[in-house]
Order: sequence, then C-alpha cells, then structure tokens
Amino acid sequence: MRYGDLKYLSLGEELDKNQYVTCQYYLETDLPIVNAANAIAAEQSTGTWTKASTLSDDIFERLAARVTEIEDLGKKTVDGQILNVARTTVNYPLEEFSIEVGHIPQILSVIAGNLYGLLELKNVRLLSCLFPDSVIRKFPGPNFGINGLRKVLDRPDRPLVGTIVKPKIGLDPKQTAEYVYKCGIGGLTNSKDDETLVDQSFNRIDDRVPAIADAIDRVRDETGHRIVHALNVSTYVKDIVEIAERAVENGASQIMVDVLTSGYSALQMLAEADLGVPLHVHRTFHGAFTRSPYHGMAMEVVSLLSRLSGGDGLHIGTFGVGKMHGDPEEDMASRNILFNDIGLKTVMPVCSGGMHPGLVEKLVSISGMDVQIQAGGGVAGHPDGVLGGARAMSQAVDAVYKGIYLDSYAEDHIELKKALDKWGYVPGSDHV
Ligand code: RUB
Repeated sequence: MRYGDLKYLSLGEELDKNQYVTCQYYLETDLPIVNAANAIAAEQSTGTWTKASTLSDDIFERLAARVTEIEDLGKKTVDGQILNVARTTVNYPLEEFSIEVGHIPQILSVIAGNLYGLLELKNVRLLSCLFPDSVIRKFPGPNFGINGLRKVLDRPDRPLVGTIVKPKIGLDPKQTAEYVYKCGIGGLTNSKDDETLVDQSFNRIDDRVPAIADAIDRVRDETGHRIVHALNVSTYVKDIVEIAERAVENGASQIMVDVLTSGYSALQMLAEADLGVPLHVHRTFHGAFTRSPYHGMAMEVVSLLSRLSGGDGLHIGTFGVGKMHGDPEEDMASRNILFNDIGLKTVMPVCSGGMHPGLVEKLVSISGMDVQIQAGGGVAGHPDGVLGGARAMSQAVDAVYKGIYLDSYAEDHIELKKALDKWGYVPGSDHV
C-alpha cells in the first residue's frame, strides 16, 4: 500500500504546540482512516508514495509531520462505494517552514498543497489552522483594525454601513464620484469598487481617485459626515504597491484588494507599505474551494491568513441572511477568527451579498454592532435611486442601533418605508 509504513502516526501524543503548526482536516477515504491520515502527513512533509532511500532517520525525526488525533465519523456511501469519514489533526514542525516564516505562500503549500490530489482521499477539507505566537509575530497584521476604522470614520460603536458601486463595471469616473457623493449625503460610511473594477478603459484609476476624493470632501464640507471609498488595486503584484501609493497621494481614502486572486503576498505588501489608509479585503474566488462541506478549505482559514497578512476589513458572508451561498455557522466561525486574541488587531467583518435595508435588523441580531454591512443592489435598486437607497440603509442601521424595530422606524422615515415595501422586512432573531 502507498504511504504504507504509517510512520507519521503519533496518536494520542501531546506535542509542544509552540513547535508546530496544527491543522485539522475532514477526510473521506476507501482506505483504513489511519492510512489516509498518514498519507496527508507524509505527503505534506518528508514522505511520498514509496519510501525514498535518501530519507534518513535524522531528516524524518526533524521534519516529519505528526498525526496526533483521528476522530472516526462513521461511514457514508457515495456512488455505491462505502467510504470511511473522519476528522484528523496533523502537526507540522516549525522547521518545515521558511526560515522567516512570515509569508503565506510556502505555508499554504504545506498545509493545503498536494494532499488535495491524493488518490487515498475521496474528499479532504482543511477545517482550521493554529499558528504558534512565534509565527504570528512574523506577520504585520492589521494596521487599523476595527478600532482604527471606527476612528477614521468617527463612528465609535454603530455598525458601519456601506455600498458597492453598481453596475460593478461601466460607470465613468465622474459618474462613480457622483454615486459616492450621494451615498455620503445619504449617510453611508463606506463605498467601494466592486471586485472586477480596477483600471479599465472606461474608468481609469488615475481619473477615478481624484474625482471620488473631491466627492468625499464635498460631503464632509456640506454635512461634516465622513465616508471612505475602497479603491480596488487588484492587479499585477509588481505594480500593486506603486498603484496604491499613487492613489493615496491623489486622495484615496481606503485601498481594496481581492486577496484570493491577487494573493496573500499582495495584501501583505500593501499592509507593509504603510499607506496610511485602511485595507478592505474582498474574497472573490473563495467559493471555488470553501463551498463544499466535504472538500477544499473552510473560510475561517482564509479569515486567519487575511488577518495575519494585514487586512482591516474582510468579507465573511451574511450568516445565511443575504444572497450568497454560506453556512451560518461557518460564517460565524469566519467572523470569530477576526476577533479572537492572537496578539493582532481585530478585523472588521464585512457582510455583503444580497443585503438590503429590510435585512439589517436580522443581520445585526446575529453579528452584533461590530460589523460593516454593504449593499449594492440594496442601494442602487431603491425606488428613489442611490440617494434614497443610501438613506434607507443608513436609517435601518440607525433604527437597529437605537433598538427600534424597522417597521416602526419606517413610519417616519420614508426612504426606509419604500425599501421595506419593495424588498420586505425580516425581523431580527430577538424581535419579540
Ligand atoms: C454584493 C457584491 C459583493 C458580494 C461578494 O452586491 O457586489 O461583491 O458581496 O460576496 P449586492 P461576499 O449587494 O448587490 O449583492 O461578500 O459573500 O464575498
């Protein structure tokens, strides 16, 4: 049997967690579970399908990953084949990682690499990852975090409320700036480029940035209200910092990066560039590997890697309230990773995708007040246009913050009433 020597099993052994990166996997296999778990540890450290004559005892002792736990989850039948199902814990010795260890690429190659292709596994999913403090300290982490974002916006405890400029592509810089202006006048705290808008012919970054900066200044001069706009710089990593620096020089108030298509290193380079503005992290592409509960990677791992790499706000889903596929429990796990105490600033969870004013009470009843709610269609699709939609979203957040049910608040807030009439109202979980 391939990987047959089971040398990577250390079941029940108590390892020094400070000396390992500890990962938990879900797996399905037609082999004995121990062989499948052993194959993961072997392939991701010193082994391969057959024993290499050059694998010395010394190399094995120093660098072999160790399987310390296997939880048998029973059997399942897939296409007539009976599979063994389990969760397993694999520990990777720190010496297996690059000497400065403070970068994601090689870490991902270890914890989420070849194992996905192993024939020993019918399905395998990386569920969680635990880094020792010595590794965490190597990363920049968020420069602003939740508190820094709130300070920039002068919004100490209310949920942040934002929009995505729609259509996601097609508007020119002047139209985009006017859109942002209306959102600011309507009381939104955040606007952003959508994930596919970067530097297209119809909307060049160098034209969009100053136009939006002027719009944001007009909002502040006219009302004192603060709004930031996340400028998407998701491009060739060689140019990404220079583009972001130039954008900030020209007035950009926030930078956005599609972390999974640009790379965690792109995010980390932006975080280490000391831009002086918060980083908004979009997770487009995550559905390719987070969606299946049986194969790929849980979103909470993306949350952890994005936090290490320096994101200040990260899309984590809508706990089943919005339009995108998502497991409410997994969304909560992704959120909690952004908050737990690992010696880095916390990260603002961004809840977006199918959101509209009638869903705000429900969402906040799950997320709490430390949340950034984004609505694209839920603003641009309002009967009174962008300004009406912005006012409706802002009113919905104000209502929830004041502890007033949306339907009551709508009685004397016409924009909110029109939104509830158009899209409906889902009461909060604690709505008696
Ligand atoms: C939402 C939108 C975002 C999605 C991404 O637009 O443009 O890109 O939220 O999904 P709308 P997620 O509000 O019109 O649905 O936030 O789950 O990554």
